[in-house]
This record gives sequence, structure tokens and C-alpha cells, in this order.
Amino acid sequence: MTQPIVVVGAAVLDGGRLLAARRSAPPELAGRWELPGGKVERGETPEQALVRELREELGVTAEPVARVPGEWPLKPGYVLYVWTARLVAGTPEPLQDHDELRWLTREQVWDVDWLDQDVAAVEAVRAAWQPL
Ligand code: 9L3
Ligand code: MG
Repeated sequence: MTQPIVVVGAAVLDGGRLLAARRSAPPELAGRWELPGGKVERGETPEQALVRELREELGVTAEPVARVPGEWPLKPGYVLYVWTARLVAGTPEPLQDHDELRWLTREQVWDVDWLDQDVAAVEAVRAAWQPL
């Protein structure tokens, strides 16, 4: 059996809020919200992929803090792992793959229409939530 491709999602926490990003692509995911991130590339650790993806997608420098326990199946052959992360430099902007960002308090976490696949991951983030 081949190993699944790991997709890293970032639970960026800042001032007690969680960053949610609305996908603009591909069409079947557009309009739904996710933890930003993407596929781990060859030769990269998941943490390195998280840093690269947040730079590419949001234009920020971020630092992974802790793995959120769990793994969530995506489309066949893909699995989602999540890290909490903190911003080191920059202000997130939807540069690529997203058209809107929102900072959610713990109470507002369910105000956005998360991708089906991210709902369980966000539940785990909410359970592990520590103010960063
Ligand atoms: N995906 C799901 N939830 C997430 C992320 C970052 C990604 N939080 C899914 C969407 C795509 C695949 O994983 O089907 C690869 O993600 P990307 O590289 O298109 O961001
Ligand atoms: Mg992505």
C-alpha cells in the first residue's frame, strides 16, 4: 500500500483568534472555508511545508507551534495533519487560492462554512485551543 500524501493545515492563532481562509479554487471547493496549507513536497518536513504554504498563500512568516492530535482523510490518497501556528511577521492576505480571510474567536468558529473535511480538524483545534 502506498503512503498517503500529507496535506498540512495551519491553525494560525493570534490574539485569541483563529484564521480561516475561504477557497477560491478549485470550483468544487470554492466558497468553503479551510485551515490554510497544502501538500508536503518531496524532501520537506510537514512543518517546512506549513511555513512555505503560509508564505505563498498568505504572504506571512509563520512558525509551527504544536501538532494537533489526529489525522483526517481528504480525497483518496490524501490525509490532513494540522499544526497550531503563530505569526512571526506580516499580515495575512489572500494571495493565492483564497478570496477572503476571517479571524474567528473561539465562539465564532462555527460561523463559517468549513470544508466538510476540515470540520473534524477544527473541532480538534478548538479542543486544543491555547491562546497564542
Ligand atoms: N485540503 C483540505 N483542507 C485543508 C487544506 C489545506 C487542503 N485545510 C484539501 C484541498 C485539496 C488538497 O487538500 O483537495 C490539497 O490542498 P491544496 O494544495 O489545494 O491547498
Ligand atoms: Mg493550499
